[in-house]
Amino acid sequence: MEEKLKEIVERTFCKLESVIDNKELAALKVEILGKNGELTGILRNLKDLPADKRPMAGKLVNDARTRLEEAFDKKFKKLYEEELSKKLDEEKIDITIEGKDRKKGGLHPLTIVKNSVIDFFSSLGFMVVDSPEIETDYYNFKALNTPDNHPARDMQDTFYITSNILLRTQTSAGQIRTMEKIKPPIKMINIGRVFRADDVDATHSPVFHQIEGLVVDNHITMCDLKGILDRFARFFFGENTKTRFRPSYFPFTEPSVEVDASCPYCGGKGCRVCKGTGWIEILGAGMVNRNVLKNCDINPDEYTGFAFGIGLDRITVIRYGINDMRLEFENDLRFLKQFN
Ligand code: 2U9
Repeated sequence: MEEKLKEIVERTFCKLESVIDNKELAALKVEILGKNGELTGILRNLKDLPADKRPMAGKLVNDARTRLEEAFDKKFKKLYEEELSKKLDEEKIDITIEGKDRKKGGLHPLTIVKNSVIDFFSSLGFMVVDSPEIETDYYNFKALNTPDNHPARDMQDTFYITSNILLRTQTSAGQIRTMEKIKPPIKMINIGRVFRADDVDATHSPVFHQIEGLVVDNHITMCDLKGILDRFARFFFGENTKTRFRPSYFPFTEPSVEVDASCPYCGGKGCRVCKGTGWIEILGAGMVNRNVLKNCDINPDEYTGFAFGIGLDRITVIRYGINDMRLEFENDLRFLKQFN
């Protein structure tokens, strides 16, 4: 029996040398030490030996079992470590490999200008409101003192959805809606898309953008209007910019003005951009018409206000010297890249 044990141990040690993975190792362990394994079989046969030989034989079998178990454990650890280091080698990240060139996006010029206008007016305490692009005739025209026969209501200018519902032609309805909800003091701007039935060319588009502002409080005068809009022109076109206010007409303001800024390209001397005049028109404005305040249940004898409207596309085109408004809508990367 001793010989047999020696042979099993040596054979198993030999086989262990050539085992290459845990599956093979487990199979070999079952073959030798399992319930029906070779060594277990010898242990089971001990009962057939004479009683005085059993203790010695039992010790020999147990010693062999201990040695084999230790050898299996050692092999298991060795295989595990080999497997782990192979896995770590395969998963190694080569930080010297050149990265993928991800293109960085940037803001559209209209968004850059919109954000800077918002920064300016919010720093002066104006709140920013938003209002619907689909409006009723009342909010877009009637409440703004635009009479039924006014040319702005013409089918040629306005996209009507029904006889009463339309795509807003100006953002002003947002100011009416605000004045219905909150009473003075009001200091607000409203920025958004507006729609007019224009043909597309270098200076016209059926969709464009407006920034409108409204201030209503006690004792608001033309002087407040001039002060704020002059500061805006200097903020947007540069500190040395001069402004001039020309009389004009809008149904929703009385008196009304159009505001020119000294040409940011020639400083007022006259150049190609300002067509030799030294001035560029930047916005329209005026004191809120008494009828408009009345329509919103605000007493025009107690409160006065001023309002202004700026074409966002127009001031963007002036600021960046863009010669064709269509570029703003085409999303051509060669154009957009120049702003970032
Ligand atoms: C209320 C009262 C008055 C807004 C105003 C203008 C003058 C104006 C144009 C600028 C370029 C339109 O985009 S544009 O073509 N706007 O000239 N807008 S006063 O007046 C208001 C608005 C709301 C309640």
